[in-house]
Amino acid sequence: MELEKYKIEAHNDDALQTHNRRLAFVAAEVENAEAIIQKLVDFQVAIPSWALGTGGTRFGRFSGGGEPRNLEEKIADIGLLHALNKSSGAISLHIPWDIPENTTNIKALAAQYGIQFDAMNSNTFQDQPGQELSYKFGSMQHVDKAVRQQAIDHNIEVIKYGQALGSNSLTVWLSDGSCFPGQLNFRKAFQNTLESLQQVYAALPADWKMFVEYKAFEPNFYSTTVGDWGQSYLYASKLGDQAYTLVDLGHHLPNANIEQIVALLLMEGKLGGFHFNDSKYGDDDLTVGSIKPYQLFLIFNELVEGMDAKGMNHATDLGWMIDASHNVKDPLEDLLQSVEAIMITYAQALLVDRKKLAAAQADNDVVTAQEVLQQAFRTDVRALVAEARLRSGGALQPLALYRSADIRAQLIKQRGAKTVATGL
Ligand code: AOS
Ligand code: ZN
Ligand code: ZN
Ligand code: ZN
Repeated sequence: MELEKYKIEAHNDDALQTHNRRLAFVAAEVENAEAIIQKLVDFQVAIPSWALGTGGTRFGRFSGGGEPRNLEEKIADIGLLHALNKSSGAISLHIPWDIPENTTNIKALAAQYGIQFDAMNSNTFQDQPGQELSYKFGSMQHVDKAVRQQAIDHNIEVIKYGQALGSNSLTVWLSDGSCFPGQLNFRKAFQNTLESLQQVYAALPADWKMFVEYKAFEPNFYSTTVGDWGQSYLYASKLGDQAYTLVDLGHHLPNANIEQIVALLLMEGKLGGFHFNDSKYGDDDLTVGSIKPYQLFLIFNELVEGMDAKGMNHATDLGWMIDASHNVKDPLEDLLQSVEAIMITYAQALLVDRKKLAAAQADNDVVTAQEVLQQAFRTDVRALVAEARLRSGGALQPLALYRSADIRAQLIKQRGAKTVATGL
């Protein structure tokens, strides 16, 4: 379904007076309001195709209805999000969950919604129907060369789909590892994985990037062969200039200092992309900013500082994506909340008084340093984010409009109450 333009305009007319009052207040409070709004206009966050269904756990799925039944409907869902917030202009596909039957048609459809193709994701963590060899004991690390070759071939096939669609990056997340001590020879598993990744890397087009995602545990519970940023960094360094580390916020052991990891990877020119989510205990999958918003702010603070130091373009030089999927919310509402949290936090990081912070650091003035950060974090920037949306033709309050326009009810009417989107 499409969200008609007049509905957005009517919604904005109703909300405009309140918005203008809030905007005037924050614009008077902060120095660089105009510059921040422009940066927010430019910033886009990719939506993963597998977040559009109610998913999240391997124990059970409880579909809310109206879920996209195919790739076309997934693109339509992201088109809706993008019409509402103008910051979700990209989709990240997962092969084989999203095999495009006709890449030309899919590309044209996405273009109609103003949506680009972000990183392509391969899948060697599930066995697919008709697949010759099993990934039960790993894919790229496998002791059997034939299994490794199958995983390599699959990744190269994913690159080909991506090329046809106009993507320019491949994310490799491997669930490879072991569940019990003694199961694996760590060195051999690393070497096999490296050699497999090298084969894929060799097939990478010259203008593509390869992201090596790491994860501390799950589905393997004793060791993971790309288990932390050190291991990912080793692979990425050995592979070459087109390979980067991808940080998924939910893939660390509890209390890891993710902002420091991000700062150092950026410094080394090896930070490639992000999977945003939030978590309380283990893996990802909760709405961005729902549990640890201050941690997210500290991460964005390092991103802005580090990217500026290198003269990088915030909007284009890293891959920004949401990777979350759980059981209880309407996925589209959840994604609107996640994108909003990302935009708010990005705006707050842009507020940080860098000169004052550097002076405080040089003086060992710990109190002032903390004050500078928290001054930014405690500023209500929501009107700046809303203004960026307004200027781009989006809705002042996307979530409110999504509800008042009864979008889920219409999707259920159109697609049925029992649809289940492919994904986890
Ligand atoms: C898995 O935990 C990772 O976050 C990957 O990014 C994965 O490809 C994605 O979540 C879909 O399962
Ligand atoms: Zn991820
Ligand atoms: Zn994950
Ligand atoms: Zn996950």
